[in-house]
Amino acid sequence: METDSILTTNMHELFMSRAIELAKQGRGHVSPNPMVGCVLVLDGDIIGEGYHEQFGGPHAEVMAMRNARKDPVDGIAYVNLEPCCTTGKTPPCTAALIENGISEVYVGMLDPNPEINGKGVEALEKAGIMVHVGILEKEANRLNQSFNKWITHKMPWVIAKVAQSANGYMGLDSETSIWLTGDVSRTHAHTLRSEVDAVLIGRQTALIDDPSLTVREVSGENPKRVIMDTNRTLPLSLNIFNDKKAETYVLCSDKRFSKTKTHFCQYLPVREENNILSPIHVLESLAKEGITSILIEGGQKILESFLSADVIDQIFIYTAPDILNDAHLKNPIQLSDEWMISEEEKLGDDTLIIAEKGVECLQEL
Ligand code: AOF
Ligand code: ZN
Repeated sequence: METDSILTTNMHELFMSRAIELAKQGRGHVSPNPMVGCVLVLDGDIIGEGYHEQFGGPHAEVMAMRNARKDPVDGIAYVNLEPCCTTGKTPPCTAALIENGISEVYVGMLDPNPEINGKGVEALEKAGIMVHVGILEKEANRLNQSFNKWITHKMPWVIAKVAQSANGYMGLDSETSIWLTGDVSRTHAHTLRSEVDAVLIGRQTALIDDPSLTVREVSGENPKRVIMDTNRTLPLSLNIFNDKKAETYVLCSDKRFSKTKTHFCQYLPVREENNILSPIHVLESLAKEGITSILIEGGQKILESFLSADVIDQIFIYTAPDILNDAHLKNPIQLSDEWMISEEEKLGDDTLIIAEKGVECLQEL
């Protein structure tokens, strides 16, 4: 009997993990919507699979039913997020599941969207469908951590990334561009870029490195680019203004500028406080633009201001094996007690440490 229930649990987790894998195929195309996948099972066999492919397009449940090779009546649906019960850009999935005669629904996590939260389950149960919530809940939460934060706090999930020498320096000084880490780290950092909605840098990094901030080492979508340039003094000859590789925002002072759009970037005014752009207001403004996750790639001043505003959720520190002599640009990130190291891995000769805060806010959901 006990073995039986272990087998059944594993089977439900297996189908749910397939739904999560399907959901991931929407990465880069669905934000600010969540990534959602759905598996339809009849008599123990998968008869249909689908995922939310495009923002504004059909939801995962509808896609799975469209793709089903058999009538799903009396079937079981596995979906990593609670089915929606509202009409947004698309009709409610609860209605589609009910109309198609689905008898049971396994849900990864409740939809943190306050308009849906719990009401989707209620609608299904009211129609006589048996609903089980919390299958692979941790994984489901992790998958949509950016959406979860954005929809509940109206702020993006914030990742700070830094590359440092073995003795903790980001470079020699703020005027010199220097590459510290190896190829494996670079590829890893490009994957990280492909997983966020936007990458943010400061004026000095834009000037000194003239980066493109695109995804080149791996396949994936280019994130939006956000450049902090309080007084709008950056030269328009920079790569980001010319390559047309990604949408670009320039954040500038609301004391002097208004919101405008050109063919090469959008100017977004944000609150200037003590001669810097307020990190909280920067993030609130970007959240309003539908940015659910952002990777802060530096430099030192930007990292310092976001750190002291206490708005960073996750930190990626890439450490090279070599000592940098006569360096002045210290990495401002210190992993104090409030940070939990969630991962430590070797990337070629470099080491990556991932640290996290705000785990409690995920568990609350
Ligand atoms: C689901 N299945 O595949 C997704 C859901 O404007 P709409 O119609 O696309 O609805 C967007 C909201 O629906 C989004 O904020 C989130 O709460 C939910 N996403 N729900 O049942 C899906 N992507
Ligand atoms: Zn839906």
